[in-house]
Amino acid sequence: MLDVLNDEYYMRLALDLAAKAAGQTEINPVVGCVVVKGGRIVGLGAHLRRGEGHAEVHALAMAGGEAEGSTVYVTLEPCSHHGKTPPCCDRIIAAKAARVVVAATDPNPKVAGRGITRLREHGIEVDVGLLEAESTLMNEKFNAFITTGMPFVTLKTASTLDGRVASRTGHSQWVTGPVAREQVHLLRHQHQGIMVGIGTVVADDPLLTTRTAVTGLHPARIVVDSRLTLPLDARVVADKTARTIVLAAEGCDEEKRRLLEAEGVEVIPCGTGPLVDLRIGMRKLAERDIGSILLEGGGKLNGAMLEAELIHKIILYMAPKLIGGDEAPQSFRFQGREHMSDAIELERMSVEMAGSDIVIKGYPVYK
Ligand code: AOF
Ligand code: ZN
Repeated sequence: MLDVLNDEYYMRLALDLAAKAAGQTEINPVVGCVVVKGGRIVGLGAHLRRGEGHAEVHALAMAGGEAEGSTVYVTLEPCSHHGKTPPCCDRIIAAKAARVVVAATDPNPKVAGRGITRLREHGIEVDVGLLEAESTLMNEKFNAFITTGMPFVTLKTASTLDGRVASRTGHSQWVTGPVAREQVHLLRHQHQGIMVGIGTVVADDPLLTTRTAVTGLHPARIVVDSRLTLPLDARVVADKTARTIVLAAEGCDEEKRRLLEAEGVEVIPCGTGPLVDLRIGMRKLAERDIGSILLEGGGKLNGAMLEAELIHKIILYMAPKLIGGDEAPQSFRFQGREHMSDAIELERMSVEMAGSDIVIKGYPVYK
């Protein structure tokens, strides 16, 4: 039975451990684990890297013999399958834990409740659902990827209060203040890819790296460039700190493709049309183990991704400024809907501040 005060205390610690590893587990979830025996914490752990130990394995190793008769708090259902590592539920059974408290079940079809069933079959008391919403939110990218096989796409954009991402002359540095810009680096770190359109590369020649990235874990730079016009001297080509992937239309210039590939750029043909088929593009990125993408496109790419229903989450930074100008670009460009009732609506909205900028977050609902 849940002893809410105590159980919540330890589960919050497990969630904190998990949260701090966000951005370093690739397509894997972030998971934290705390082992408690007689009111004393005897083991702590988090899943730190894909291919290495799961949270429970680290925490139980620390607990050693103290794990016998203990309560194990874990933010995600212990796995029951052989992946890159053996099943955690077998490890818990072998350690003779008395009770396991789980925040959320694992939506991985290979697990999906089997871990919990297996623990119960071995006489271990299991409570499920404590702080479930926190755990689920923390793993929203993993949950979407593992159940749909498509990358979780977060669109990030920054505009003025009158909805402009640049002035009418195209000037855009900077729309938002330093706190918001710092947050964007953390956001990049928490995704496996950063995606822009060729227009952005040509206009701004961005580096698309993140200051907060861990060596070897820079998000891939993804450029949507149907006609393969990416200049060979663009910084995303010349700079080798991160992988660069170009989504192009099939039948693109073969000679240019060879030149880019010689520079280490991966070119992925996506569909037979004149423009990149974005859905095929997302699927091909998923096949390459890219499970989450931060879309930082211009209005055209953002609009096309939205119309293709490929965006899962929107984060809009809004600066307390008015820039005006009918030609000043906006965050989304797409064929407008005729009726307000046909608008794409967002749910689960939240609003917070980042310095003097407003941060609006929500999830588009596709009817
Ligand atoms: C847990 N604890 O800490 C994690 C779990 O390839 P592997 O062996 O790393 O397995 C990855 C899968 O295991 C992943 O898709 C998810 O279902 C689960 N992750 N499970 O019990 C953990 N990271
Ligand atoms: Zn596991």
